[in-house]
Amino acid sequence: MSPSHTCVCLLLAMVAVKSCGANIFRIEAESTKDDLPKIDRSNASNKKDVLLYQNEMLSFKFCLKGKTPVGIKNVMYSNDGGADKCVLNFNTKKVGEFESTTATDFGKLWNVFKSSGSLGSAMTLDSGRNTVILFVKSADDYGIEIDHIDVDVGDDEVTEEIFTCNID
Ligand SMILES: [Ca+2]
Ligand SMILES: [Ca+2]
Repeated sequence: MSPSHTCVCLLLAMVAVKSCGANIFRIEAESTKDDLPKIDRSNASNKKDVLLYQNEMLSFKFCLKGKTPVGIKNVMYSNDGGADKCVLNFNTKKVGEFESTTATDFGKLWNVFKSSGSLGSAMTLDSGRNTVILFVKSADDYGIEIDHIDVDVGDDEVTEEIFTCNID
């Protein structure tokens, strides 16, 4: 009478993955308010980056809740031509620097993004407003393109709203 049913139960497990202590915020270079050329690049995050020449800089403000160790986790960039040297600062203090490599594929390398990796060591910054600055110390005539900067904040309670200074 009662047919036997085969019950297939699909369990969809939602696993919340929380990496240990790392609280990384991505700053898209193209979010700059500075009057710098924003370039469309299909392989860039947000499909855009910013072209910088020697002695030009990008600066972004961010906020913290209290004294916090903050580091530069990565700078994503592209280069087609001669090498360029960039210095990263938190406020007035240098955190570290990186250099792009000399390479060319007749312009195609502008769409090939490379990681600087972590720069220097974390710096303890004060609560409230801080600034991260990328300065192009030296460059060839064609410059360097910056896609984004990943900032590692040693405070799990800093949210996107706090980091972007949208909370008083
Ligand atoms: Ca260059
Ligand atoms: Ca970008």
